[in-house]
Amino acid sequence: MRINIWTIFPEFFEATLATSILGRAAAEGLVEYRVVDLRGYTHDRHRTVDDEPYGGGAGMVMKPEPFFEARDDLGPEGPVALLTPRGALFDHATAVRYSLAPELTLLCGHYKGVDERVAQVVATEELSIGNYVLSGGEPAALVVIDAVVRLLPGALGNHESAATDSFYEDLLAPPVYTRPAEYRGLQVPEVLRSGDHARIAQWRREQSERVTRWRRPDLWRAYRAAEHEENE
Ligand code: 6GU
Repeated sequence: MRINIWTIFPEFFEATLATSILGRAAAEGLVEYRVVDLRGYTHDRHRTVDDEPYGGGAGMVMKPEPFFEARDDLGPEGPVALLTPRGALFDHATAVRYSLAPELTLLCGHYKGVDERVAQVVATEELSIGNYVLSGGEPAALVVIDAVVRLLPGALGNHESAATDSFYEDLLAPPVYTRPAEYRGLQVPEVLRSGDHARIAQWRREQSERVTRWRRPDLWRAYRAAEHEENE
């Protein structure tokens, strides 16, 4: 898969895309990252990417031309997501959809926002990673990339599996433990050390349901509703 990132801060991505799972996936050819400097699509001496908002108000707005020219030049295929706090909430289902696409393009906004014509014409969708405001789309782009790349077949090692993640089956993940069996008086639950795989699976399912019910009633309701439909 190819992931294109269009940004005015290409250096933001260097270390992260070369590190850990994201770096290994690229080194193994599972993914190719193409970081594009939007200032490369400006034509004035100051390489201007922003301007004052029509209608007045505080803050600057990102100009449409660099995004449109990047699109004309690079012709991205597949989803083109503009990262903005106005976007739809990014979730596991969206990560799965992107991981199945041959190409994904992420547009990083800045300042007070991006000229709306970019959202209308260049982007196919708008994404937010949560109900708070970041100073730019770059950290959000890295969040999306991490969530997508770890789903690519072969990206996770043997000892890691996307199938046991939180949200994999619309529930939060159960607690996990490693050695020692007792630490500072704190015990690892006996069932996990029993070797009884059926009991362990049942315990994990119960723990997943319990933590989801308490911590994320929104997810719990959706899970229960889906269960209900299945049984109809
Ligand atoms: Cl995608 N961008 C910005 N600037 N702020 C955000 C966001 C994105 N998601 C949550 N807050």
